[in-house]
Amino acid sequence: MHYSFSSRDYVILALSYVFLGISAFHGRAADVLPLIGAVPAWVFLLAGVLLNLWCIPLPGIHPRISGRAAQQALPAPRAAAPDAAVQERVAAEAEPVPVPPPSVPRAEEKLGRGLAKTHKGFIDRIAAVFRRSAKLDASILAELEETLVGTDIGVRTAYALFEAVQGKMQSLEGPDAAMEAIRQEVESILAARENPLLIPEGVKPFVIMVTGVNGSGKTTTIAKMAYRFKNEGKSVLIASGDTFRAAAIEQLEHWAVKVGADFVKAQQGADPSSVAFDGLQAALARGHDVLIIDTAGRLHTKENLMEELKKTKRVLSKKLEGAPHEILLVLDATIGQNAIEQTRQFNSAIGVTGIAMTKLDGSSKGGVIVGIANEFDIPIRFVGIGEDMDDLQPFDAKRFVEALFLDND
Ligand SMILES: Nc1nc2c(ncn2[C@@H]2O[C@H](COP(=O)(O)OP(=O)(O)OP(=O)(O)O)[C@@H](O)[C@H]2O)c(=O)[nH]1
Ligand SMILES: [Mg+2]
Repeated sequence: MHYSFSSRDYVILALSYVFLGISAFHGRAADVLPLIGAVPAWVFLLAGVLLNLWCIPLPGIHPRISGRAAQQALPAPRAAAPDAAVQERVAAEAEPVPVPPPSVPRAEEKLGRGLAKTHKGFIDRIAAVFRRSAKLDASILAELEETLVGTDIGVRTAYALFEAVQGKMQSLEGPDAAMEAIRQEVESILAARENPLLIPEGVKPFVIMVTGVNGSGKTTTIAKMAYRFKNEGKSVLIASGDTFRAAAIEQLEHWAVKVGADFVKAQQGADPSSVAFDGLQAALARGHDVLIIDTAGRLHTKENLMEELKKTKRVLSKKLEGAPHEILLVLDATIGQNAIEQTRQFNSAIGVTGIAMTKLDGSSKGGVIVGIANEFDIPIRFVGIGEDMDDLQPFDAKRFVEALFLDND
């Protein structure tokens, strides 16, 4: 250890030896200086020892701190700014400090986190059945049947999964193998619906009509899709076919501005199909690659929502052959099995060509996606796992199943 001694320390050290000397030769010192005789020898001894200790560093005991430590503890004196050359040399000599990469979660991680609740509400419940016994006997099968029916996948799909396990029962060696059989069945159901929404080269504008009940996530899904298409270098026009509320039009305009998409504004209460028509006309005139049309989830008149959507669809196809090229149904995962019934109604009324399932991150009922995939021959285009712009992921069955079966605990 390095200690710095000031001149005062040297004086004290010398004084300590003087006192120690006096205590050792007290009698003789008293002869020279009678005053010394009035003070007992032990007082000199004590003073000598204490002063000596003051100067001798005893780490951990000594009250004084080491010179180097003192320098570190004190704020550095303000030095004149070194010139650029010196700064450069210091920087070159300094050890490189590795800068950790910014923690941007990968899409897989985000999906895993987004599906954590559904894992608990669906996969974990099945796994718990198999955990109860190492043997796959009749009672475990009965429990599995009951559990599957109790999840959000719907009765029909519950039995499809159950029969898949039951059929392989003889060859399954234990709970892990049974779980793997379920996983394979889920993956094969979902893989059949994997068909991402691709914008074909020759179709311009590619018209997407976005439908779904109110609050399902239509408007935010439109924003996320527009953001995605813009990032792919496409020009996007958004039309506000939800004229039911002024706030809905403003919300959509806000998103359009945010993602850099063009926007066709409507008046509150305007006929949604005429807004869609104006949107298409504008997209054709301005040469946009993609037109996305928002629609209402409810209406202010008694007129049937489905009739309104049919009319919009008709108007679009009259103006441009083949339009709308995509009728995207946005489903809220938090409503569980009701999403199956919604799909049935929208599909029979207007013919749904793609599904986006939103709010998977906030739901334990996301297993319903398996039920929808099993019951309807409709591609699942996107899954929504949060409120950020990149929280709408194209549906990838393999990746989805991996995330779904991932135990986050
Ligand atoms: N956590 C989460 N929230 C979402 C997701 N998608 C949409 N939301 C939220 O759901 C709420 C409703 O979304 P909107 O896009 O306004 O739904 P909408 O279908 O347009 O609703 P209406 O216009 O009333 O018919 C908003 O607060 C969104 O931020 C998602 O994937 N995850
Ligand atoms: Mg909306």
